[in-house]
Amino acid sequence: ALYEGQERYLDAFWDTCEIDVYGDGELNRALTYNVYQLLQSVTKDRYGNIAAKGLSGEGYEGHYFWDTEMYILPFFTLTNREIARNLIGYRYQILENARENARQMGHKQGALYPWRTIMGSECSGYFPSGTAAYHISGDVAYSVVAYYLASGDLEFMEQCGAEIVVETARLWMDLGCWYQGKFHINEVTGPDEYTCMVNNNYYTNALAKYNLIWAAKLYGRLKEAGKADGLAERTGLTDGEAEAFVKTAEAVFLPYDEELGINPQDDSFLQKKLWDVSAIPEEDKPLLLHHHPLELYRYQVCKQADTVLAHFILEEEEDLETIRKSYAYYEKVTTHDSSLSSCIFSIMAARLGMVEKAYGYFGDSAKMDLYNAHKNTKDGIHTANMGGSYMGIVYGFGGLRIREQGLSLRPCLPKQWEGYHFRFLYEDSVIEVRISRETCAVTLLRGTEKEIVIYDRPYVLRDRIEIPMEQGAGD
Ligand code: IFM
Repeated sequence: ALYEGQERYLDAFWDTCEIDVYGDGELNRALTYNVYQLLQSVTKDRYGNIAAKGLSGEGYEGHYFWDTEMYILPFFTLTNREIARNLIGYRYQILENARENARQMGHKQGALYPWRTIMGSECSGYFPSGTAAYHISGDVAYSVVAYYLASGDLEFMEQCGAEIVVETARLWMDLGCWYQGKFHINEVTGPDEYTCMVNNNYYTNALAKYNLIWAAKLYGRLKEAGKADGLAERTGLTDGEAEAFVKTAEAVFLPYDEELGINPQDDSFLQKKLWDVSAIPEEDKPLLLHHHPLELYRYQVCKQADTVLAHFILEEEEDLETIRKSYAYYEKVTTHDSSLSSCIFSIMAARLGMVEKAYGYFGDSAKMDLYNAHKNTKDGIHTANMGGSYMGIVYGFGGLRIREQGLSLRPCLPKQWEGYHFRFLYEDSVIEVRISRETCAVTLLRGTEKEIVIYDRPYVLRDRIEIPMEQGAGD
């Protein structure tokens, strides 16, 4: 009976998250392994989450990080709603701790999620690349909105999602300050752990802006549906406060450098000396094991995707030229010493039409644990990267986006592969995307018809759409 139950459970799991690459068996095996490990490691209730090393090793002491929201939840949001709700539900369970954490850090309002935790309290030992990484609150809010956009589940927003987004929005209101008509966020650490305690980290600011806008939007949508009373009661949110969120969001300062045409990672990033990443000898890698943090902080050198990640998740914020130039700039100063980096560079390379480059970064990401590519799998698997390798196919090569404007695809195919396919949930539907050298086929497996944009052209998906592939430019 247990065997049969397990079989049923796994059949249902694979049914919605089927993903295969054709023409590279090794890579396909690694991808399947990654997806399976995510299921193995993830909580099956709202009292747990998913540790940075899953259940496979002692690295990071079983702690939960932003890895969940930005790298792992996207997989579950697209394939298994129950688990996605559990992961968000966990953040709701510890919302009170996040409020307390904010008070401890001197904030009069809002919720600051702990950088690393199990029970809800902050477990970071080193605050510059721990508690100061305030972006985690924006990450949690972002994942709630991503779940809402993919599922349309307003009820879940009513129960808990909107409250998280409102409380994190309040944090930014308290944290930021007005200077010369702009809203600045100072003394925080962005995703890149080789650059700490800075003013106006682009990623954090862009996310704070999004968080503020969506706090007001979710409140508006709940009000429209006559479901905002619970939220207003629990949080005391008023129309006036929601308006203030929007006004502040419009004024959030986003660093831009006219001369380079890029978004600097923060206010002081470009003033620093450049670290020649191409000249780092093998025995000096990863830098964090050979250099004092203070030395690293004084250089333009990044451990991982930071502004490039912001451009992926909040693409609408900038024009493509700025995104392209920023990618080229940060690629030269990024070591990818964090396992959370290559997958994002792969996704954005695909977005910018650099398919060969995307393929290279993707291989590093997908094979990391099954082939022990970083030589540290003995300490545990890299769950964030596993989610990242899934995103590499779906968001990277597949070019899937689910935004407020709806569903879109922009598929490309590396020359080394014959094709790939994946399935995902969107609102009430299960959709399959099959890519070959010649065609892009999108099939509605279950559910109701959907509007979909492919290569910037609108279609209605009733049963099946098959169109010729367009290859990315720029390679
Ligand atoms: O959360 C990550 C961080 O971004 C880089 N260092 C490891 C952490 C846990 O995976």
